[in-house]
Amino acid sequence: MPIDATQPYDNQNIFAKILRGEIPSKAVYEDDYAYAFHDINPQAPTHILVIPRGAYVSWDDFSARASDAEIAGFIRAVGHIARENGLVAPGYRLLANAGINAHQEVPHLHVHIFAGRPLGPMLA
Ligand code: DGP
Repeated sequence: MPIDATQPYDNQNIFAKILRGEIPSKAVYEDDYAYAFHDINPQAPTHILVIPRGAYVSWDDFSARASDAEIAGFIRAVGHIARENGLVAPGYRLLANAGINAHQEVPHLHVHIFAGRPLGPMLA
């Protein structure tokens, strides 16, 4: 079910539980600002989810409320993960679904990293 991205943050959402270690995940990277793990239902040979450590529902919530340090740290983490996993030369795609029309399902901001095959033209 897609979520309303204007809802208050729910600290029982599945990615909050993953961040707290209450639900297992396959870690790719972590630092003070970000945690990255493999998607449970991969849509490409490489399908990584990157989430901020802070409690933000969506990209909109994050860009409005997060500190400059959190925003910079999170964006740098995404780039670092792409470089460290050899994704830059073959190429990769970033995607952040926000709200109902984008079919965001988990109400904690996540950026998808897709790679490992030609991904085709971007879907609207
Ligand atoms: P979105 O539609 O952008 O909200 O994508 C949510 C993604 O989260 C979807 O690709 C599947 C993934 N996902 C959902 N639950 C879990 C989980 O418990 N563990 C992991 N690793 N991924 C999950």
